[in-house]
Amino acid sequence: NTPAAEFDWKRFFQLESIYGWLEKQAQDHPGVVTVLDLGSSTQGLPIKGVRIAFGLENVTSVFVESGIHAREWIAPATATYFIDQLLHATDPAVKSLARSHNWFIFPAVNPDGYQYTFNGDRMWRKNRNLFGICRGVDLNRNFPLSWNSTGASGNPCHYDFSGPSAASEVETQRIIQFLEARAESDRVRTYLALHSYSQLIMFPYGHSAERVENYSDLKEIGQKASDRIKEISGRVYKSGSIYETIYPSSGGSKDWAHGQLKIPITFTFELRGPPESEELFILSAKEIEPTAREAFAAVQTILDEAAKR
Ligand code: ING
Ligand code: ZN
Repeated sequence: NTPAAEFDWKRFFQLESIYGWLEKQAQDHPGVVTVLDLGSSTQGLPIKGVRIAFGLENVTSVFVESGIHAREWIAPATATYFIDQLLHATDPAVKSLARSHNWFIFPAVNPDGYQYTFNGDRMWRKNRNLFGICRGVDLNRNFPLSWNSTGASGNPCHYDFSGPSAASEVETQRIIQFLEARAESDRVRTYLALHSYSQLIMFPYGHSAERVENYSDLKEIGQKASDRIKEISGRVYKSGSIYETIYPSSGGSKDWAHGQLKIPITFTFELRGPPESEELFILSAKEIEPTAREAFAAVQTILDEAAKR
């Protein structure tokens, strides 16, 4: 457990250190940052995040879901970078972006899995729920929209097991309950999910080729966000729907957030991965800062572009 004062973006931190740092932000920014807990995970860990609100009226909210897949360590690191920027950036554009929305940022929505990648299996992806001889539901296959229709497995031993039923997992239920309770009252209009790797900026749907009603807006916004990343770092992020860009898959959180909850602006980022010669998902800690920086610039672009529409 690292003291919050030593937290940075030069290495990867375990759950407790991330949570300690979130608490410190609340202490340092009273009235602006509140620590929230979506509730307990399968194994009883809290699912902590923050609400950042500078107190302006009539603002809409942005929900950031990160770390739904345990081994994608760059996602929680990037989510904490977002929080740090929103609270500490001196750039006027970032300050104004921070104040013009309320933010709900949950860096590690699969805390059991995340911890297990430190003390068990570095390549673990799912939660840690037990099903006979195998463990784990892929939480990004467990959401209740066209659940288990494509790109998901019914076998608990597979990496993309969709669970015994839609929203069977408490982590899924916590996210759903929170958003069902707050999406309207807090005017959540944007849902962002952080994953790795592949350098993609994707929007719904994943379960079918059917185009969402604001497909052309999302396509343009995604393209502008990729263009922005290219300017910042030279990295190329492809943009498109999940179905057409990566692979058909059902039960993803964004399909539900968009299709069921009607949150209009929904994007999944696949962040940087390691060079092809190295082990998948194991990104050098040197890549945290540049990855998080380009992703945050993309978020700025998404929100600026969405505001114009
Ligand atoms: N990729 C995502 C996965 O869950 C994805 C791709 C995103 C599918 C959103 C469906 C919805 O498989 C990784 N790398 O996890
Ligand atoms: Zn993932």
